[in-house]
Amino acid sequence: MRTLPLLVLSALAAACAFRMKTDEMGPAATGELREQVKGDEILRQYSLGREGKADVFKYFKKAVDPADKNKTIEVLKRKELDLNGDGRIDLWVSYDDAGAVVEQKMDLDFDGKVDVIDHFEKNVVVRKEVFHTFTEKPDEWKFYEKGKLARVERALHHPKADYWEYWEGDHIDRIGEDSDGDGQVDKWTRVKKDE
Ligand SMILES: [Ca+2]
Ligand SMILES: [Ca+2]
Repeated sequence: MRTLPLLVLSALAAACAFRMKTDEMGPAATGELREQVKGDEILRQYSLGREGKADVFKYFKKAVDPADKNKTIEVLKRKELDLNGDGRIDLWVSYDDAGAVVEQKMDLDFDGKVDVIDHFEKNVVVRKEVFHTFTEKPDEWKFYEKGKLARVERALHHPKADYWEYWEGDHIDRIGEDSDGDGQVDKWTRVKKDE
């Protein structure tokens, strides 16, 4: 997943540009291609502009309007994007009933496998799981407090975390390492602020 940062950046920029266009221009100008209704779920497909190919998929759920029980509203539950137009989804976003982002999964190098999963609370990221290897398990976890990085855990030499970084502000305060893989820190290293 470390191989194609430029491609990823341009793809994400394209996704952001699309969002801006959608918000600014309203539903009539968003390139909506088709709509499918299945029970109380509605799938709307859009195009980022690549020859009219569908690459944005939004899943809505019909729900009772909390403001008026006689009315039905549509709630966006899931959004899926094919950022590089290869027919495979690369970005999955899920939302709660209030419209806040709950989880975002990304395939950054477009190989069909998820590389990062972001978890949110009240639209703010609280945890990231990173998949550096080709196994199905993450090997790095990042924890955030009030949107700021507080702790990084890595499984460097063992199946579970054996390396811990504690962040204070914008620098690492201390590092813990587990040498025998029992999940307990064996060695602490203090990191001076100017290092
Ligand atoms: Ca793709
Ligand atoms: Ca990938």
